[in-house]
Amino acid sequence: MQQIAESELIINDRGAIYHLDVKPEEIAENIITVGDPARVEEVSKHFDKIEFKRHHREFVTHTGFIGDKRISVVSTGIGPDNIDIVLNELDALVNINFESRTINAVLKQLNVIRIGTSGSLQADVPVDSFVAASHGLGVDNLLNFYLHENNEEEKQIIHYFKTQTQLQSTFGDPYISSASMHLLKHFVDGYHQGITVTCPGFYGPQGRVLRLGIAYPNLIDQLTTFRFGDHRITNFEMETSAIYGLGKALHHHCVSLNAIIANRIQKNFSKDSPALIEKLIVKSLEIISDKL
Ligand code: R1P
Repeated sequence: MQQIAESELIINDRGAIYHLDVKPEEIAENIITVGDPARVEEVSKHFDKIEFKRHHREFVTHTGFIGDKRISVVSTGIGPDNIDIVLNELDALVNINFESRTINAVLKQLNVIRIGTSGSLQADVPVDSFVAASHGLGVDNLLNFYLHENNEEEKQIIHYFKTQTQLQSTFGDPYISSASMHLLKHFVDGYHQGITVTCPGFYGPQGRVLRLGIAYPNLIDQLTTFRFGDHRITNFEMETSAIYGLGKALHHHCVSLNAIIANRIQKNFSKDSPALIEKLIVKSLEIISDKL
């Protein structure tokens, strides 16, 4: 069996993976990802028991229990490049033997649930609502570095997206992956559903103008008006496409839950985003602890 070299799978002195600084036995198979490291505690304060805490760079990990359900919450920091690190390291923790540096014969499937903030691209998806992403559509380029496959519907959506928005020549090839139905089916009541677009930045890549002019001033309009059958783009943020794309390629179950704190069409911002995020955490933890 092929050994993975020390330079490729980096394990530190305590036997933990390089960036997350977590050992295989310290991670659960139900994983909540959050962008903000401070949000990890906002999630784990609802655990009945916390068995493990670690903080390395922007990656904070708490593992604990709600009842007998073991859950880890991990901060990713902002952006798809961090998701590349977090998803690959989470997968390595459960599917690679750190002693032999070989891939396990029996692979585990993680449940990965993102709880994050997002901007709405539809007037009828208002601030203070929630979106469960049916798809992650990336204009961030990460998945173009991996071999990956699409089903027919995904191929069609991305084909029409490129045709309608003409974004392929400007951003590298946009890509798409669906949510895991195994998870998405539980996040229906009280959640809008739609395509979440993932951008490689917060300002220009999301059409915001402060001092710099932007190269694609029609971006928001192109995303808002995109349609494929019943599918439309509801919101954008900076992680979902990378989580869905890598998660699907690695055969994990992923869903992205978005607290809408800004509406870019109505041009307003939540009056109490911490309360909204707390509501999404509580609502999502109920489902995670009851149904998964
Ligand atoms: C930008 O402010 C950050 O907020 C959103 C974006 O995806 C990006 O990470 O998510 P989080 O609230 O989870 O960080």
